[in-house]
Amino acid sequence: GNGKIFYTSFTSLSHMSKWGGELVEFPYTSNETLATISQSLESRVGMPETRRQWLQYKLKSGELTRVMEAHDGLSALLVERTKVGPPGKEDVYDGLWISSLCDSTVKGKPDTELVDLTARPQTVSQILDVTTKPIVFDMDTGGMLEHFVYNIATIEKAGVSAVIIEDKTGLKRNSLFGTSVEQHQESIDNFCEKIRAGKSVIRSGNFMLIARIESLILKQGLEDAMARATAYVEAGADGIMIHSKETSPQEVFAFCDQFRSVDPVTPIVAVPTTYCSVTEEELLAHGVNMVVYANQLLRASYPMMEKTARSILEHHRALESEDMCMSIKHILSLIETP
Ligand code: SPV
Ligand code: MG
Repeated sequence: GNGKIFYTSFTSLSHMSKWGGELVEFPYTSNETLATISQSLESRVGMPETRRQWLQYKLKSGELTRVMEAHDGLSALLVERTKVGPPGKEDVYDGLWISSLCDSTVKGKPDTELVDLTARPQTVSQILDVTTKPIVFDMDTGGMLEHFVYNIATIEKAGVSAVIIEDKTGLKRNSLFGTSVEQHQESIDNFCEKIRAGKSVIRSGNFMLIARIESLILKQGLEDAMARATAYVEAGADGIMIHSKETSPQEVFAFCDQFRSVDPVTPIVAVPTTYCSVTEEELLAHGVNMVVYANQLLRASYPMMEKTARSILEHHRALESEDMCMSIKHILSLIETP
């Protein structure tokens, strides 16, 4: 405040009194107040509630919410920090996707809910610890209804911003297997019951439960997807994820157009893994609110590891692999000391 500045301008109070001066403490100025507010906001960046509010705000903004997969602390740091474009107008990721596929694969396990909801909060905690952005958690089927109500409370307390549960039942297989393996869709009634049970135990008003529809994956058609979407929203879902493993985005566009004609507001989430030629602008034009890049960082890192492992075996030394590796200087500089 001004009082402080005044005081520190003088070497001592006795000098001041020689000149007949006295110490005057001015009331704190509005700048001081603003600084305090800004400090307190900064200290809350990255707190679960701030992430949740930010996700809600972004989803209502009319812009596309861009969510990128992260499977550990370092990949999450990369998502958090990557910026492209001129200063002040950079494109950034708005949130992090904790994929069941990546969370399982990175542990060397199949994506069948084997890496379960007692193990996965450890990944959440690693990622939460080093980031500030909203976290969207792939909760698979959520498990049996009787377990789901416990699991969702655990995940909410772990600091996640939104969860997505998929309408499958029995042994869950990854959606990208499609109909090449045996997998079953849950009945509409049972899944609605799960949504209602989940919503009833959520404590934070901003924590979102998004319902994921597997009708297109399981070749059940657009009509089934639409019936499910309206039922799931009616049951309380805060958003709808529509998944597809076609290489063209047409069936996703058809669903979005039809859903938007009956529901202009409920957020739609799309996962363009197989139909990766689609642009963000096209998704937005069909009413999609959130795009999830579900596995690209994990898939990007392994080809180089494979090459490096082969190169060292072939050459009986590491020299030839050096160009494929990040420099030690760079890797050390990635982690900031607090
Ligand atoms: C995941 O990333 O684990 C997903 C999306 O659920 S998919 O792998 O396409 O099923
Ligand atoms: Mg998954």
